[in-house]
Amino acid sequence: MKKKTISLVSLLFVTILLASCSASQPKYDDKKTVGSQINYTITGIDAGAGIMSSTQKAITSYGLDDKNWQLQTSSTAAMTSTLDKALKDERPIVITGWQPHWMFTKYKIKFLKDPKNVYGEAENIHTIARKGLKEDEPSAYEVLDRFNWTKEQMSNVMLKVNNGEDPEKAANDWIKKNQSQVDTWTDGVKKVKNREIKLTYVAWDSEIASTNVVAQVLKSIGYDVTIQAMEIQPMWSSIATKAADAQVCAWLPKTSGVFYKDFKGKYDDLGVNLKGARVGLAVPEYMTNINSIEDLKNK
Ligand code: PBE
Repeated sequence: MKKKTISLVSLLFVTILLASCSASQPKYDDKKTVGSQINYTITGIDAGAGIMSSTQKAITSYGLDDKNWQLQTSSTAAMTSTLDKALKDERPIVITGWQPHWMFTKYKIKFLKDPKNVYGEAENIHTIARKGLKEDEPSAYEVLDRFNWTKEQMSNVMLKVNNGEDPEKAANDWIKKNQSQVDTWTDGVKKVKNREIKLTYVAWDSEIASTNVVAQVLKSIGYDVTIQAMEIQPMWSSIATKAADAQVCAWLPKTSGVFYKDFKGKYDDLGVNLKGARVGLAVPEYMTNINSIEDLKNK
């Protein structure tokens, strides 16, 4: 009995000790190498994301593997929560970042320069439809083909969803406020009845926003729309096998480039729906001496 109490007390003590250690993790110190302060770890997202394979390439291209830099797989939610905590304590962190995303609106973070152009300068997001959609569902095809918006507009919907709003409601609110723009996507398009459309997407914040907006617009011309979240590879294959009709999530030329190539000939590329997206590594602004991916090796 007594023994048990002692071990419980010591367990409690160790727990408190550990908790206080993690609470007092040191702030970013520009006199020490950045790698040594964060265990040579880049905080990433889900394994399938293009940004993850690009980051593996960056680790090799910039020679970061010489220093045993590694990329940690997690999820967008886990990454942004780790970022949030690091920023509160001004601790160092390197993340996989992309824009449009609310992380760049909510937090003071910056992209690292990429002189070797591993991530590419700017990306455009394309709409991809299954073969035959144009003949089978000309109205849906036409709306999908016309759909395009800006980074700011996408960020706007994303931010609302991040603040807890239901994605469908956030999409509808955005449509109401931007009705004249949305009208240009549907003007003159024949309404339909009892027709189904299936959109697939990966549940990244940016794609949740765009897919919900497009789904609501297709509903407004009479379609019965389902949206289904999946991993990136199945999403592309759902279009190639015609199990789904379209997706609006193709970041090109680099981020989704592998899938674009692998499935070539098995889809229609309806062109750009958003211009000037960006992908890369990002750090908090207070890491003032870290401005390029090269600095991760040298500073
Ligand atoms: N992302 C968001 C995706 C595309 C959209 C940058 C996380 C990726 O494949 O990396």
